[in-house]
Amino acid sequence: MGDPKSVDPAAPGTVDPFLAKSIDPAAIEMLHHAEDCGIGTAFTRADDMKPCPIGESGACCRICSMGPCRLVGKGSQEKTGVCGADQPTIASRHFARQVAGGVAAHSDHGRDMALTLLAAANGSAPDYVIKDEQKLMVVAGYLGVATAGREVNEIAVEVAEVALDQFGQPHGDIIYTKRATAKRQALWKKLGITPRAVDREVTEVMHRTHEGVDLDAENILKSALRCSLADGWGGAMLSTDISDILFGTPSPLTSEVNLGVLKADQVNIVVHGHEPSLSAMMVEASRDPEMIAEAQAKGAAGINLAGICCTANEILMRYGIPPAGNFLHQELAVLTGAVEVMVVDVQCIMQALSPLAQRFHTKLVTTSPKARIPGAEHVQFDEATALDTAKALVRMAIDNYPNRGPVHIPDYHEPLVAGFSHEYLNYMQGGFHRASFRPLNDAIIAGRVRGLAGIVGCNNARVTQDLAIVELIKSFIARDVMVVVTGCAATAGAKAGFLSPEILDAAGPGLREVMEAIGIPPVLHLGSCVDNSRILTVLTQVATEGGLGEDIDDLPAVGLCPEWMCEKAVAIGTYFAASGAHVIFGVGSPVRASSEVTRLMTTGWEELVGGSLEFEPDWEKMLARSLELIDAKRAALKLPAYDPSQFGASGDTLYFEAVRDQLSGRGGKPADGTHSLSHDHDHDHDHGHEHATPAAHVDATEA
Ligand code: BF8
Repeated sequence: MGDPKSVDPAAPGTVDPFLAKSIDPAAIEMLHHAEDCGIGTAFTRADDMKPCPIGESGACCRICSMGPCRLVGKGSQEKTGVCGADQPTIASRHFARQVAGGVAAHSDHGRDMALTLLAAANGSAPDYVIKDEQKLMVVAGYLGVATAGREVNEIAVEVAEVALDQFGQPHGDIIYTKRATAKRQALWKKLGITPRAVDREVTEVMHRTHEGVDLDAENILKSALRCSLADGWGGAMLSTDISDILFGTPSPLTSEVNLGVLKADQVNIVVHGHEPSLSAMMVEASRDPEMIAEAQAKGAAGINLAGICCTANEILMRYGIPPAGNFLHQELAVLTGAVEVMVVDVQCIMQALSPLAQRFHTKLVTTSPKARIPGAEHVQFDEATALDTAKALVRMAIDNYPNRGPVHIPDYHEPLVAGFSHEYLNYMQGGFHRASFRPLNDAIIAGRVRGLAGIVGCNNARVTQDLAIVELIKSFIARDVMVVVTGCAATAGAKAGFLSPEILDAAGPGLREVMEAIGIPPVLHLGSCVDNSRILTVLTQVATEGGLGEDIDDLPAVGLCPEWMCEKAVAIGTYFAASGAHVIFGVGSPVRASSEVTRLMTTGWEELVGGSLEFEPDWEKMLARSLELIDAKRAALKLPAYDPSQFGASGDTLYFEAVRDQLSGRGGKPADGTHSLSHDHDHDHDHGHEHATPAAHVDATEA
């Protein structure tokens, strides 16, 4: 799988060109279908539209109208633009603006969540309730909101207002930076990069990178670090917390993933985008018995809701709604001809969906005042009438069901376990009374777990879809590195079977022992891209639990974004680096035109903040570099060198086989235990969105 030179079994002797496009057989099947229909997708448009080599490498300055200035050719490192801006200035300005763009997107999402919480709490959005009061109390504590003797909604109003202040406060620092280790807070203060307010940091980067302001690459990059922290420890972290308050803090549950979750005999609705406020209402509306009866009256067996991109992750983590795929699957979902309505909100929505939907009966519906697409219908979403709007959208899909033409649903759907929050990980390592990260820390110290890897981010049509993500997941767990995933990388891993309960068999001996003892799989789905903040929280707790240094930069941990595509990914990579993590991105470097900026972001940032941001397109080199970084941190902590021969299969194996079989709803396991994409011919299966009970894990710990 994933070998571009593979021979197409359907036509012996010929090479299937689409094998170079994706490792996902569902995608490959749909690319053939698209070709048969004469329709192009991002996969094929990437061949037709080569990236501009000057802009791609950070050598193009478009800041003013004396340019664009292009510093290329012989002696490019010494060239300057018309104003005299040199290569480091140009590359770092461009990079900082990417960070600001990503921070703005994530954090505006976070602001919307705070506004939804405010509306829910003050009664102006009656369809929303506070689902997780315990989390509200914890967040109130972080934000300095008094709770004693107060009504839940009164507390929630103040929490929302303090959260909103974090975006535009004129004075002070972002409160959540206090959740970092004491050492990290002190370092940020010393360097002058503690973020003050989200909007201020974004604005300041835009100002500094305007023509003729900050012309020192090192200083520009410092402002990028500060701006990114306003996302990681500000907008994104608030977004995660407020989503948990409103929709519930995730706990493990099972579901399925890939285009095969669409159902030939049901009304299919796909929600695509990022914010859970509408998609959560769509879950409710699609489960309404009246709506289901209306669908049945039109001849459908029921209503099937599925997701694409991060809104899929939001409703997977909390309701078990199956993701139909990641970023590059959005067009493929429409190409099935089985989607009655695709409802989109903000971010990662391709304009190509609009002309594509018009080739089918699919209605593309925009819902955010911030995001319209020519050719799409617009149904404005308003929190005040949230459920009514969701029902209207479901009804639009039901009414469209009889207009459906031929359907081509690739029959691939893989079981998965998702729903791992920081809170749940804490709980499962000690129960309500002894919640801690001690077992994980001890396992890392002993060497059973070699280290931690966070694999996050997008698909990118310039590289083989999912290949680097899946190969890295597979390689890490085989080498006893525990993996956490978010965003489209999580969906990639899930499609390849790495979030299925059976995958314990693919883990190395030490990791397997620990995962069996704690009762968690070796690959943990932590949620959407804003939920990368959960990884910051986990790393901070691991750092403060004891035995592994004092801060994130002491930990044997790496962050990877193998298929990064958008500015949000750049912001995430930067805030992890600013928080002390070594981060490696795939695809290619947006600053490679400047050797000085490349140096500043690697060895320069390592000296400054303990973390770094590297770019390496080859996944095998990403793996080798990650293991080198992890082992170097182990050595610096004076931990025993990683030695897999020390650990063997634990005595729990038979018991856990039974647990896994129960979770997967299957009687057996695949022969090799690795990414066996299921390919049966039963479209009428139930997705089985059951919560994996904490009790199973508690029992497991005691077994
Ligand atoms: O916010 S991983 S392609 S969907 S940007 Fe977009 Fe990238 Fe997917 Fe989630 Ni994150």
